[in-house]
Amino acid sequence: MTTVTYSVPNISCGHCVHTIQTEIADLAGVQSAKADAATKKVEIVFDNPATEEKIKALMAEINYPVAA
Ligand SMILES: [Cu+2]
Repeated sequence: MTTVTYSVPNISCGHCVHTIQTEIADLAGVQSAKADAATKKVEIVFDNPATEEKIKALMAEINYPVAA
């Protein structure tokens, strides 16, 4: 199990939090996704077949790209 925390500048409200948590949780292998509008961060716990690459690609796809 791997835990990552990403900075996501586009998070601005509860809707963003909900969208991100729902979309990321749907990715196979993701155990949990917790977004925070105050800190603009997302904490994701995952295992195979999810990878950081896939998570970042999905974040970009839903218009919440991870900060470099
Ligand atoms: Cu929002």
